[in-house]
Amino acid sequence: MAVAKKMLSLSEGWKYRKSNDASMDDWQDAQPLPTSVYLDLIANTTIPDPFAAKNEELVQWVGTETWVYEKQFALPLQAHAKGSAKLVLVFEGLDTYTTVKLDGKTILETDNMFLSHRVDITEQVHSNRKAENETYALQITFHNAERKAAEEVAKHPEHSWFSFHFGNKRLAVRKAQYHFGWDWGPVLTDCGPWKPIYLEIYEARVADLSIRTHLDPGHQQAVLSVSVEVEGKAVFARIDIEIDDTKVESRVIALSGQKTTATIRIRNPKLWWPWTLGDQNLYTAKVTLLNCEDGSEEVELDSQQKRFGIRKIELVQQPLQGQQGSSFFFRVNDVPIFAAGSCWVPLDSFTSRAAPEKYHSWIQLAKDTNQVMIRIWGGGIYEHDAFFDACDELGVLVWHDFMFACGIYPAYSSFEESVMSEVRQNVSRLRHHPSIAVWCGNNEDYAIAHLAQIHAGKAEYDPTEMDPEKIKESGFPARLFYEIRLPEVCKELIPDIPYWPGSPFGGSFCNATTDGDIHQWHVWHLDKFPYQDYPKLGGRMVTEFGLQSIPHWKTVKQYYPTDQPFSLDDKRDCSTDEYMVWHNKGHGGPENIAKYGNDNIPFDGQSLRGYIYCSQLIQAEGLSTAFRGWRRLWQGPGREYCAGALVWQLNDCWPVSSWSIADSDLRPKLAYWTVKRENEPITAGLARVSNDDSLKLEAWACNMTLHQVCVRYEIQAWHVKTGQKLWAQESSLIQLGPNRSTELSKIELSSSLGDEKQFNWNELVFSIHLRSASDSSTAGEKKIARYVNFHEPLKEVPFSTEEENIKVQLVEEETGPVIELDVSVPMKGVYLDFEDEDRVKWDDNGVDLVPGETLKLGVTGISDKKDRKLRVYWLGETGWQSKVICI
Ligand code: BMA
Repeated sequence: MAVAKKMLSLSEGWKYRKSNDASMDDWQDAQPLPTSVYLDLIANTTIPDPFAAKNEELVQWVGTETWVYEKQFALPLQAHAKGSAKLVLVFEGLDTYTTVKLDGKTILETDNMFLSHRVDITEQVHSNRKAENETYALQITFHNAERKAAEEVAKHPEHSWFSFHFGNKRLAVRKAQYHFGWDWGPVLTDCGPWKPIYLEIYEARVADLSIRTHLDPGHQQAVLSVSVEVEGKAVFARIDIEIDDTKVESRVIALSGQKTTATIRIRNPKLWWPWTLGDQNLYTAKVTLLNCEDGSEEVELDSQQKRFGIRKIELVQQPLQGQQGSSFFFRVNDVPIFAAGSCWVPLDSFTSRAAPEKYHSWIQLAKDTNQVMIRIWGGGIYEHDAFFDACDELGVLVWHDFMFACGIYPAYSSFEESVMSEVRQNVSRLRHHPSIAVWCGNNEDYAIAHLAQIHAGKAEYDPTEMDPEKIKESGFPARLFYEIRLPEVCKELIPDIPYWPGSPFGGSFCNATTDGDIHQWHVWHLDKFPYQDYPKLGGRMVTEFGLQSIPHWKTVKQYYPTDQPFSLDDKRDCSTDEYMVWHNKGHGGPENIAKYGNDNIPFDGQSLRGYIYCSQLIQAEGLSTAFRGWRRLWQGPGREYCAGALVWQLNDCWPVSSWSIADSDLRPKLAYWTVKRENEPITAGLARVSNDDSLKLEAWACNMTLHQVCVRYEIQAWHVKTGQKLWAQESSLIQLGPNRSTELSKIELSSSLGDEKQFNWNELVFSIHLRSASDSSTAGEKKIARYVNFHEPLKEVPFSTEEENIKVQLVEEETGPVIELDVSVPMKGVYLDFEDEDRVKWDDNGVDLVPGETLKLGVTGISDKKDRKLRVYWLGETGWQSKVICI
């Protein structure tokens, strides 16, 4: 009788050693899989924590060795019996160059971390039958990736290797590129079984289950094409579709050939939406292989299930009114969206240390800051399923780069073959996730080709050449992948999901602002333009832009060596402190932090407390300036001049000063709050347009909801030093159109404020408050958006320095504790930190204030103890200021 598939986990009981330590005594216990050599060495205290102090330097030797993992395992009795059952070893992921042996016989050799492997060992087991209690030895040798990579480069002198980050040899290895170091990550060329290993015993199995969904134009019906690929002998398959534990369809189909497709209609489908637009309805498709030949009993041979969503996703490129080029926006279920979000780097330097909860927390953090799209950057990994599960559940869209970053990759045959297997496997693995909005060829390889041409006379190519052989012979052979092979695979496997050749790409030059997406690095890198220029440096969609800052002090303290004095307030030059510098991998990172700091505020790099606050304030200001300016360019149908902005970067893979908006311990930086505020569904903005002796104030609002919103707004002018209200203007009722920005007014301030000689522009602070309103009465009007505008650069603002200008109180409201802030003069960057507590969550922070309103910041997770130490920071005239309040 047929038997059901069995799985034997091979996660436990591994040992490992350096390959040249021949004595058995040197075997060490490995942790249960998935693991890696660095993680095992840390667990066995053979090496110190590579993230602390400058230990990264001390543990480099690990990456220059060859490592061996071994495990003995016994087979269940049934596996020995000759029959029709197959025995297959499954390696979901081996990092990277390996030789795998079973009882001394080589069964697999690998050279691509992104591939999974299935090895049929039936014959070997049957031809060397063992007694029931005898074991098999599974041994994996992890060859040194650095050396292998160098050999690979040497083998291919015909390719013109070129890269901007961390050497050329990484380009030859299909291994997470950030393992070789990046400008936010350490060099830790890890190796090991980074995904599970197990044995499958089966007569038939579901080799693949894919679900294509097609939504009709009126959203009344969805047609599902459910395809089942089977390996082995099975006669029927039962397909069950469910949502919220309710069966939608159950059907038995006869299997024919290798792949069988069933068409299933769902009336009134529940759609999957990004969280900004609706619910995240998720269906489950389960397929069960049945064998009921010859009147024998029905046996369930194998089953597989996948969770999917019904949604339509398009990338719309069409002419724009009054501007050159074309739009570049995503439309989900026929609704255009402004894609606000950020870019994702792997969440740990050790790729296998990836708990699903950690993924969930990061995606939740993105959602908490009103982000709706995360871009998986091409120098990391095809992410773990947990990443996409979180995005599906929380309604966050994913832009997924293929794994190429910042280099001129080769395309010779063996490389091409490896890449294509990797691409097919990973696209197939992930294709049911409704959160995936686009697959993209690479990160910045077109930009690198451009730079290689200018600086090195390399990477010459004809962008119109589409003959594969000629592309391979050109200076930019990987165009073969980005423009031919990857779109082919995507068309075959995921025809309903957009494909885009690169990030950035589009237009006459890959970073053209009129078409496609751009990376805006004229601020911070390249020309080091002021961040105040962001609004005019937008593109159709900005998929990278950002500024660095230092992590929260508690995170710095964790990596600071314990034998060194750690003080937040002692005087020392933080820009040259060896540990702070070690934990900033950016080229000229500390200098750039100081530059942007000094250009804008009385920057303090001489105390850690000041360094952290100042760098975070500048990053927060920069990012808010960009979002405010670019959302303003989302102006409704035919006028989607900018359709999204993704911050470089959301997260970190270790404790480091980087462009992230929260540090590796998920502690928010000040930018977290500005990203959150600027991407609220309804926001208001003000911009000063000045020439020598006149000042104009432009006001606008963004309404990203799908309804028209009726508002009234008030603009006020304040004197920064005295707190005196100088002028105010209240509007009549205004309708804000749905899903767009609306210009509110342009005010000639010279005339509004009277005698312009009376004030210097830098003394003026403007605020705008939007209130929801209705025609009938002003009663019950609710504040729905606010923004405070200061003169820039902020270092020219004569802030008041009196500590008494701010009143801080803890109040218990029905909804929980709230910190109330009242000021008597306008204040900038008011940031609150409970110094002795670690689980505090704020609903807003790092705020700008004007007199006459009480700002309430919700706070959860504070302990019951009395006299909690709350430190309040703000920006003063001559520097940052702070005071501690016991509350
Ligand atoms: C872009 C990214 C990353 C890099 C970042 C900051 O080039 O694609 O490669 O980390 O800028 O420099």
